[in-house]
Amino acid sequence: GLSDNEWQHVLGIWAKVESDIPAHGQEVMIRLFQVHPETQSLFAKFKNLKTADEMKSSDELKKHGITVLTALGRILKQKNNHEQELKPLAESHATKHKIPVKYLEFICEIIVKVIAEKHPADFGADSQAEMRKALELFRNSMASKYKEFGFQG
Ligand code: HNN
Repeated sequence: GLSDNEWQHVLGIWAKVESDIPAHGQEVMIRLFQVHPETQSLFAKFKNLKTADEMKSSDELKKHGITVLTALGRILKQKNNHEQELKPLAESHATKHKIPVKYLEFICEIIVKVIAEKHPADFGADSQAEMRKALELFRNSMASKYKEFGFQG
């Protein structure tokens, strides 16, 4: 897990994300779909969105970005004890949506990039490393829960 000090930094950065969850969520989803188009094809409801402009004007995509970042924020706020918060999401993403761990890696990397672009003054190399560590903890827990639910990820 992370130290208290590391969590304090991570949650301090997350507060900046929360200052505008819709904008951060939109940017993350659009970037994910553009850099890794295979992730977009998972979603029947987003298949019709072709250009970044179409993505930007989609209320559904905006809503989904909010959903993802809100869920992630709740998990981060549990610090090293996220088991209860994470379990139902691991279950749905393993058994229903079947989201490979690789896709979790994709989105985590994009989240770091988007925060770095939006908050360059507050998110230097050390903060980025701390955020990566927190997201890695999240991913590792998802991966091990996946296995408990019989999904190799
Ligand atoms: O658990 C659920 O199914 C509730 C909806 C939900 C939540 C709270 C989903 C979700 C859905 C269902 C969407 C719907 O019904 O409108 C689907 C198809 N996800 C996906 C698919 C892919 C996906 Mn995710 N999610 N999610 C959440 C919450 C959080 C969440 N999801 C994630 C990734 C990377 C992908 C592949 C593109 C994802 C992450 C990283 C997170 C943050 C914990």
